[in-house]
Amino acid sequence: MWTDRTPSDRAEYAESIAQEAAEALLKRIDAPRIDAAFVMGSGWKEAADGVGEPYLRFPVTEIPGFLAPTAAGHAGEIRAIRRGERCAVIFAGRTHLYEGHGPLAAVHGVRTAIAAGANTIVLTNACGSLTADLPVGAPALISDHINFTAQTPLIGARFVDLTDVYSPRLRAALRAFDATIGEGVYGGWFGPAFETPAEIRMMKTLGVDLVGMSTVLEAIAAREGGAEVLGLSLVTNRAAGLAGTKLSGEEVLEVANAAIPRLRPLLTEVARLVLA
Ligand code: 8IG
Repeated sequence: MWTDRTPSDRAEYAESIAQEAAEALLKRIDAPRIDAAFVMGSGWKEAADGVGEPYLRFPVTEIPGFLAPTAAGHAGEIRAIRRGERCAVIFAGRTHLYEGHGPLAAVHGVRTAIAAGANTIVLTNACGSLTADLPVGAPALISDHINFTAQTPLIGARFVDLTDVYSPRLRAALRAFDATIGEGVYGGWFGPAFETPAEIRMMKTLGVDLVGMSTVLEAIAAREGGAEVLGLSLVTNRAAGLAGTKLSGEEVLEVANAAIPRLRPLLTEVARLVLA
């Protein structure tokens, strides 16, 4: 669906299917527009009720262009939230680059949300940490990123400025809400294999604090679309070679579950800020 086209046809396809998806989404949630979208990665989905009680939930596959997710802990569900006059959608689950459908499929949710009117995109993820300052179980603000995927959702001469990808305004507001919240540079890795210890040493040298397999392409697409971006990570493991133990999926889910009470009020504050 996403990769069998020439580059300019792909770009045109992405734009038209996001438009189509936005129309279908607004019709499905019975709203004239949305104000924000939340993309919930591993760990955050369970805390998503902090954003608000959904008045509607349905499978992402009901909307054009969305793929049924494959990663564990990703439900592939869209939830609609109202807060006063404002409306938001939550994507519980995302399409990752490592699923093989290409960068455009990975950002389809973001483009759909923006086509539906969203001017804020909240991107959440679970990640590994390269620094003791950001310990396992801690939420962190993404301050900036390095895109290690060698991919981009942009096709053609779209010279998007990425100076302040992750909104300084929203980061400052969240630091004011919770002075203990950490902040770091996120390295976006293609995956699906975790890094080698040598790759983690390389990243450390380059200034990476957090590492994961999502977020960077979505952030780029959101900035291209003119939306304000907030990036939130949950540290679920120390990066390869730093802990002396191997990385396990189970450990990730355990840490994520334990963190729910910490993530929920954070999301409530984000909702208050972006749906005011
Ligand atoms: I959870 O240590 C989670 N996702 N690339 N490295 C990468 N992705 C991750 C990691 C990690 N932990």
